[in-house]
Amino acid sequence: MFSATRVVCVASVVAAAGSAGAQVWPQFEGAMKHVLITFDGTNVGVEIDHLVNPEPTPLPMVNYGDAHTSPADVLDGMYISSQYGFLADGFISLPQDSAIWVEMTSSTAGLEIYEGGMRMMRANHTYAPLFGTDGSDANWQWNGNMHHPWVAAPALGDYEASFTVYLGDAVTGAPLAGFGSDSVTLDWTAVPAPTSAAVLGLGGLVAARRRR
Ligand SMILES: [Cu+2]
Repeated sequence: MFSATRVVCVASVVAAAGSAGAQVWPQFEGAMKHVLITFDGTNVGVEIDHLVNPEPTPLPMVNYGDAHTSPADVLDGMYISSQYGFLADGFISLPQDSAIWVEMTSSTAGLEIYEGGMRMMRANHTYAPLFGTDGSDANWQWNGNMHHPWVAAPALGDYEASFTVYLGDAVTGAPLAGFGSDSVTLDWTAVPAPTSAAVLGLGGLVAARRRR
């Protein structure tokens, strides 16, 4: 009788630990590819880094088949990437009551973008829709920190999105006269998930490490 109760207790503890540890956050791989933003007091500039990370674009998007923990479940069933990240290139000093805004001007049909942040902080991202996704505003206020948005596509193929980066009112986002803006196009290719052969190779690697 006692031992039977104990078995039930152990089983329920394991189940509770299992559900607590079952959080699934979107996977990311590939080195960060920064979209560098500058402001010289008059002109906003933006360009993709090819020096620190020479990886050619388009960047890959992969559907890992994960059922993500909410609110990241907006990415379920999608080919995703968080490699591109907005980053300040040097010190930026903004005029009072202004902010740097990023506005999507065009994109491939089906492309979705969600709020991210630093990639390692993925459990704390809001995954709120951005850049017109799900009826959100086309423009987004960049707070000056590194920000890797989650980009998602519904099917295999090529995707791109173009953005204008400009100085605008910190509240309304209205462009401020007398300051120059810049634009950039980011591109991706949604590719098949890693093959089972690659997964088997990884398993072999783990086995080899355990043997040491
Ligand atoms: Cu980064």
